[in-house]
Amino acid sequence: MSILDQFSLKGKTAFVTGASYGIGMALAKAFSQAGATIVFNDIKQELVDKGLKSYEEAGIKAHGYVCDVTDEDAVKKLIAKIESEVAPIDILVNNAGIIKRIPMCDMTAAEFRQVVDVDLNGPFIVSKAVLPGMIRRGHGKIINICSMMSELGRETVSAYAAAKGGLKMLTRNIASEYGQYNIQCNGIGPGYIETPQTAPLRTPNHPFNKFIISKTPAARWGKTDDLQGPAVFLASDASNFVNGHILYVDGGILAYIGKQP
Ligand code: NAP
Ligand code: GCO
Repeated sequence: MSILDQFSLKGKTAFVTGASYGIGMALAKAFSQAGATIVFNDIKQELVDKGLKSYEEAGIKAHGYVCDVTDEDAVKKLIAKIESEVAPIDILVNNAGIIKRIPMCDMTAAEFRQVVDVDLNGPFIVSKAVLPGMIRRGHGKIINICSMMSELGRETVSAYAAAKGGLKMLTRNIASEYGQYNIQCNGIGPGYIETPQTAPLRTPNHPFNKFIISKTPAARWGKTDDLQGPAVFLASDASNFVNGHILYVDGGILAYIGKQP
């Protein structure tokens, strides 16, 4: 196989959760360019419809479904539906996620549980539903979308950091338990990326804006395009001996003490 063929996703089916916009959609579009068939879900029909329209405008015939990744029965039914209506899932990206920025002592247990439910239990539930088919077929790729907060804390994001730290270890555990079936499970840890999720931090003159730029050697916020190449790498044969790795795509934040004020 030529080196470029190793990065091809021709003939593969990729399921990206929460991919009606944002990072998930960017990864799905990259997978499509590499040859994959795209399947995605979201919790609202209007978002699925919006996503389908965006994919169509990009020349992609995607398959969209309404499903909440925290609902185990609904996820099991969805995976069976995808594998009968579209194709067996070769690549799973656990992208769906939420964040609540609340000081921990002001956060209710219900709010904490909600973030952990989507950001950690969701990837567990979806991976558990997809793994049996990957084991039967003797191959599979699972990519969990982790975070800087898989490694670092900051004020107001206790639930999110706990969930994303857990997701890092779930990634390593899936890699450990299922690597023997030629299944590779890795994570991508995006830095601070321009998406709706970080929009509140990027309002004009928001102090966090300057802060992130001072903490990033690349001296800029990331764009969803920055994540596309790393995701295709982890979804392709080029990474068949990479397992349990969290690939940080952060412009260098984790390596840098930060610019002197
Ligand atoms: P986003 O713009 O908020 O998109 C998240 C997507 O997940 C939305 O489509 C959302 O749908 C969907 N979703 C939420 N809860 C769901 C559920 N229970 N079931 C199914 N879908 C659900 O986020 P993003 O910035 O693209 O981030 C995507 C992933 O990257 C998340 O896991 C996030 O934690 C992670 N991440 C983001 C950054 C960043 O800087 N943006 C950095 C590191 C990691 P609704 O709109 O209906 O809620
Ligand atoms: C925050 C941000 C971050 C990013 C991302 C960084 O409030 O600190 O939302 O959590 O979303 O996870 O990698």
